[in-house]
Order: sequence, then C-alpha cells, then structure tokens
Amino acid sequence: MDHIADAQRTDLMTITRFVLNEQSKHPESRGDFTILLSHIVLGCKFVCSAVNKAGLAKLIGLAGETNVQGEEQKKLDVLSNDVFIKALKSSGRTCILVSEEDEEAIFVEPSQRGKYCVVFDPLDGSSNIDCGVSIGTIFGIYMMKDNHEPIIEDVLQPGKNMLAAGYCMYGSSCTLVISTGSGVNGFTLDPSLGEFILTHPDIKIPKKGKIYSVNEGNAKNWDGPTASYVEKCKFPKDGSSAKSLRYIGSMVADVHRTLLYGGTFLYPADKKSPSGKLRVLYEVFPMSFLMEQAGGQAFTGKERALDLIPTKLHERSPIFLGSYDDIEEIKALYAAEGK
Ligand code: FDP
Repeated sequence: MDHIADAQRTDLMTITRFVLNEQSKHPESRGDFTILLSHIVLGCKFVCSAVNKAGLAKLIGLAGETNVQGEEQKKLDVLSNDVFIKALKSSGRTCILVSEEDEEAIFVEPSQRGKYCVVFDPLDGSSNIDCGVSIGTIFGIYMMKDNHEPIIEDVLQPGKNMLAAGYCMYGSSCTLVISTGSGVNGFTLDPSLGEFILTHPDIKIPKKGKIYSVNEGNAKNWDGPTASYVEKCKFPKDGSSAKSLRYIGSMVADVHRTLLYGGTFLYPADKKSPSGKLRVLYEVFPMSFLMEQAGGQAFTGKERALDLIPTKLHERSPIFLGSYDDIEEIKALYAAEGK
C-alpha cells in the first residue's frame, strides 16, 4: 500500500456518502434505511471506543462489580447491548429488536416506532474480551411484513428475507462489513476523522480456499461428514496440499478472515450439541447473507442456511460457510451420508 498517497487522498468515500449514493438509486426511498444505518454506525463507534478503552477504564469485569470509585461497573457486553438498544430505538425506524443479551424480544413503543426489525449480537465472542482478541457486533435487518401491530413472527422469518446484514469487528482496526443485498462492502474506521471509509469495495470470497476453521476440540463428538471433511483438509487424497487450520474462536474475526482469504468456517452439530452452538437469527443468518452476497455459500448440514425458518428467537443451528467450491464438498459429503 502506498501510505504517502493514501495520506494525501482527499476524496474519501465515507459510509454515509456510500449509503446516500445507494439511496439515490431508489428515487422512491424516503431515507429511513439510511437513518437506521447511521444509528447502527453510531453504536459501532461507541462500542469500538469502549472496547479500545476497556483495559484502561476497567470496564472489564463481571456485571454488578463495583470499581474503585464505588460505581457499579458494566460488563462490556451489557454496555454494548444498552448502547445498541438506545441507538436503535432513538432512530425512530425500528419496531422489534432481538438481542443475544435479552431473553425476550423488545417491542419499541409506538411513539418511536418504525418499520424495521433488527436482530443483533452486540458483542459476539465475549469469551475473548479479557485477552484482547478481536470481537464484534453482528446484525441483520428485516422489514415488517405488513402495516400491522408488530408481532414476533415479523422476526421469525427465513434469513433470505433479510434486507441487510453486517458486522463490525473491533480488532487491530475497526472494520464494518455490510451488505444491503447487492454485494458486500467493507469500511474501516479512521479514528482521526471518526468516519468509516470504504476500504474493501465489492468483496468477493475466493472460489476455493486454503484454510479451514473449526474448534477441533469437539472432534470426538462430530458426525461422519464433518469428520470426513476435516480429514480431507488435513490429508487430501487428490494430490492437493493440506489446508491450514486457523481458529480464533470469535465468529466475527473467523468469518472476516474467511471472507477475505477464502476457505471454510464450521460450527457443526455434535453429540453434545445436536443443534450446534451458533444462534440462527443474529449469528448464522447475517453471516450466511454476507457469504452468499460475496459469492460463497452457507449450509446447515441439511439445507441452504438462509432457507431455515426459525421457530424461536434464540434458536441454534449447525453452520458451514465459506468459499463456494469448499462448501460444495461439504454438501456432497452430507448428501452421500443421506443415501
Ligand atoms: P463466545 O462463546 O466467546 O461468545 O457464539 C459465541 C462464540 O463466541 C462465537 O463468537 C465463536 O465463534 C464461538 O462462540 C466459539 O465457540 P467455542 O469456544 O465453542 O469454539
């Protein structure tokens, strides 16, 4: 990268400018989605700043603990949840919010209500907070089916009905990756400007990758196709090179790498967790949406992930996502087992 040229760039595509450009392609649009997105972006900036300061500000710790000033400390994931709920409600564009942190869905009061439903995990990968490993926010956006009183079915829709999905990764830099259904774009927060700048336009995942990503500690409980796939990654019989294993254990970071470098990310079912671990609405769906939009695939072991119809808010599903050809291999192994 030419850093000098980069520092002298004056024509920056900020996320706001990008979304307004997109909006102008739809003359009927009233800007509601743009407003919603700007509130999500604000939430991401706030959480990014809190994550960066976590060690200093002693934000890390159990919710309910008190700090030296005797003030009650909020755990980062509790704080992030509060931030997103307030940002989403105050956008005036949402009607139902589903958060990983809350058992029940939040129905926005009529005075602040809009037509969008947002499902989100405010701080995914939270077991990595205390050691400073990348974590992130994941979100998906649905539109209310009709003009009626919001009901839970408005969010229990298959992932293919999402209007948009994305994640923000709080890592060595803060990166927001989003799709509104026509490709995937990545923006990096420029801390000096406080703006997300388009740095990864039109992300396409390589058709085939050299990396697989899975928690191998669960291998003894895997089903046949998962075990065969991982065996093939390590000991390919077609003369190709073995794949590299990379597993951070933080979905946003593992999926981000998969999107940019190609390969697979798996969280399969196993004997102990027959539905896998990851949550359908705010982990599996948004990441599957992004994968498909980038030219990859997402599969549950039974079907296209985005075809799943969730029956409850915090439902889980096995997930295999990544490069198109690699997921084809996994699908073939499951199809062979079913015969
Ligand atoms: P975490 O438990 O740290 O919150 O669903 C949450 C998640 O992290 C994902 O971000 C991550 O991919 C996965 O769980 C890791 O699970 P394992 O520790 O079982 O590998």
